[in-house]
Amino acid sequence: MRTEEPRPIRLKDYTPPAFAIDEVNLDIELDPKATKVHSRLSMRRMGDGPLRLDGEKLKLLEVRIDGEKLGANRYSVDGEHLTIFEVPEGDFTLETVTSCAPVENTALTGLYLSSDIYCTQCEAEGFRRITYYLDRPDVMSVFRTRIVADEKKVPVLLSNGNPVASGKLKGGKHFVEWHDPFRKPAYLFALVAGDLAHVEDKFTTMSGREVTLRIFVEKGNEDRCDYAMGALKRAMKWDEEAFGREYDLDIFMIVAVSAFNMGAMENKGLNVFNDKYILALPDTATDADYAAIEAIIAHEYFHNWTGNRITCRDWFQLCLKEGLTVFRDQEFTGDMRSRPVKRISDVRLLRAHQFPEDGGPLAHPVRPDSYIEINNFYTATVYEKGAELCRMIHTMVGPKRFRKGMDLYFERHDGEAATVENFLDALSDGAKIDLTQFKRWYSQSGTPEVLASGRYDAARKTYTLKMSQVCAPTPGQPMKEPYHIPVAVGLVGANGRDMKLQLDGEEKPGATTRVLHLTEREGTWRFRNVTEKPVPSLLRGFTAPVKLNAHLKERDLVFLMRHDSDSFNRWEAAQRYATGLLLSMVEARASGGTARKGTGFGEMIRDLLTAKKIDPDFVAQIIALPSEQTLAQMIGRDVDVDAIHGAREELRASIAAQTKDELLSAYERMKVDGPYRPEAEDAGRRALRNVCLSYLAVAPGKDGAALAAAQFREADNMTDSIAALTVLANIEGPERIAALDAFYKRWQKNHLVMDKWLAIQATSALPGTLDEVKRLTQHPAFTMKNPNKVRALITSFASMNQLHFHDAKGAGYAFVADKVLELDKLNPQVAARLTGAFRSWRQFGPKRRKLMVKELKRIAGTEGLSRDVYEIATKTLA
Ligand code: B3K
Ligand code: ZN
Repeated sequence: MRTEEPRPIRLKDYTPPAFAIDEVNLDIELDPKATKVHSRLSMRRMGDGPLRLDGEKLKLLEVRIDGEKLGANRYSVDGEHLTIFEVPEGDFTLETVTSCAPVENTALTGLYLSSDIYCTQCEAEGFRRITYYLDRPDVMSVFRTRIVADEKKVPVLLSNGNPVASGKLKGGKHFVEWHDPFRKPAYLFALVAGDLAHVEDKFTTMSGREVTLRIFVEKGNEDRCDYAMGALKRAMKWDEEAFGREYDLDIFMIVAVSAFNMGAMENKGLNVFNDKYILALPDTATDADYAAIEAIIAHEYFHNWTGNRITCRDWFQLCLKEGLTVFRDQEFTGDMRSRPVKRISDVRLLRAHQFPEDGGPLAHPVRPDSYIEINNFYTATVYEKGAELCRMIHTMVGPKRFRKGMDLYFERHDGEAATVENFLDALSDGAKIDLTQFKRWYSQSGTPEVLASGRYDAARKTYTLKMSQVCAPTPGQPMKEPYHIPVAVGLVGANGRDMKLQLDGEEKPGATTRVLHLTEREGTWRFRNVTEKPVPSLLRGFTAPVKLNAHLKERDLVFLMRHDSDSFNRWEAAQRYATGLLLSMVEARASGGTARKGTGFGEMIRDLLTAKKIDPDFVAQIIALPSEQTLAQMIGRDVDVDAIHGAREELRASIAAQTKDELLSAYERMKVDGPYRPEAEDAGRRALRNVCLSYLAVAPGKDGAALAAAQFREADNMTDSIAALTVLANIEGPERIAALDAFYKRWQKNHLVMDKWLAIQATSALPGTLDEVKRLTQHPAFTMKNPNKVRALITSFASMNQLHFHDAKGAGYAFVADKVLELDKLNPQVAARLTGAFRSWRQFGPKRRKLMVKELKRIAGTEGLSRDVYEIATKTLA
């Protein structure tokens, strides 16, 4: 239990800062135990109120105003603030000298030391662990940073902006001074220092300026940066072409570090990355790793305009930079790779993470209205649903008008700390659209449900579509106003072709896909000149983040999965068909009844695999079965994890039996010859081949283990090797042990590959997995101090291994709760994320619910708990 209940921060209490900081001068002398920070702030009063600076875990050595040292009676300090009682009326300079201990910083926020590299993470509120400051995003300033360190031990000294001076100092020390001419909030400050190597390239911007690009890595990793560098250049070019945004400094730097709380950070001119998203060679990185590297490099780079040049007024506006930047990176990937496959995987992600969040105890609006710990709000709702909101505007106005709206947003707010209102006003004025009702998406939480039904009138040749919307209550929001929901619609004729659509009141038929606007609780649309009964294809491309219930019959789903011209809806129809079948199998297991039989999915697989022309990546998506977690979500209550696992395995085996010849032939045909290339085309073939392998592994009469073992032995790239190892890790027997051992022996020195080895074992469905995971927490490849290791072993177990985390006796829950508490002492942010594994406790039967609640209460009641874990545990229980 916390002795003091933390107080929530509320959006409605926002007040502008009482002081502006025009310039920041930092002098930082690095030392593991006592880094000294001398800060000089040029300050100006802007409004009423005392000068109260944020500061945590700092030792205050000196305070001066306009050069005069202040006695202890002129200020007060506590664990969170430095308050100066009186300051001059006009401009003044505030100087502080403080010290902090990077080596003791295991929370990895502020300045920390890891693998002998000094590194900072300031978003959201880490700068206050480096020096006393007005640590809020609407205080923007020009930074000059001078870093001093031992020249031999710490030869590379980096910060934001351009380097302006460097030199040697007494006692074997040296310094580098950096100047960032762009005003920025403190959360974008960065410092990295250590014995780093780098690779370099150049980029010429659209106006002809040459920018130096550097990627810094630990020595020995220089040859693993080529893909990242290429991705950076593609992202820079794309932002110029798609959004007219050019890079603005002379140098752009990326640093890869191994201990990092999240994926990466967009600090101005000096992005810091989790090395998982930089380092790649074919034999160590999978296709998924390459794709993630490209997307995250682009995401962080795109923040330079959406986040840095225009930042957020306060943390409630986080979606302003995150949702928009995710939308931008999704579009980039859509252009670089397969657009339909990207859309499918984004929707998969949204449904897997955001829908459960929106339907559970931690539901919050895309723009939350209160928080206890802001780091808990870097969520799927803010990021992924936030991106969907931008996408809906894009869908409604089309690309050209959207671009006009964005141009106006950049023109109006460059250099400012903006709000969601500013964004919507610019979009509304620039793209000429009324977004008044649409704005509810930002303040109402929950996933709206759309009900659709259609009626064909053969005599009148009309098709009438009715749609209605409801949104269930969410915490603090019992009632919802109707949303503005754009629904793209098509009507498919018996020949599988789209009909031209003509709505009532229109003179002639037009496009084959139309965006209908559902703005009331109900709406009706009548299509004319419909010559035969159509099959409706609704919510094409997933034009809104809603749950659609269209009451489609099984034969309509089969029809759409074969014929829909909209790839997303083809995939959707296949998923719905398989889900329906699986749910009836789960039900049959529970009731002892008989399940519905359906061979449609297998037939579709057979047809797709034998078709003359196929897009392998798309086929890989459409033939994969919905995950166990998705099925649990669909069931929603009294979930039986064993029945779900059993049903899914049964269907997998029966599909494999039905189509084994086609699977095997595709498995052979999809083999990629020649050297590995990470490009989407080859990756798609590997993806399909490996889905075939996962089916073949359970096909009767095939020795799945032998096939996987052969692939494991022969693989010349990590994608094929991991796919085979995943199959083997789920089949008891000698091949399993041999493969896991061989993999370990080969890769034990590569920490990123070892993360894969840990995750594969943590997600195995075999009995005894929990004991194995416990054993692995003692393995030299694991440490609680590194977030990637925690995520690989413990988070994978808790959130990806539904079967074993929800062990009927509660052993999985107890283990994860122990780890949350252990981790909370080291790294509250990562511990809070892990606590999220308990959020779906209401989905389960009474026994499991009781066990999960017991662990949540044990967590919430622990003495000295962090604000981060406290907020998640108490809100989950509420
Ligand atoms: N802006 C950072 C995330 C910061 C998380 C702080 N807890 C990375 C990103 O979204 O690009
Ligand atoms: Zn971001």
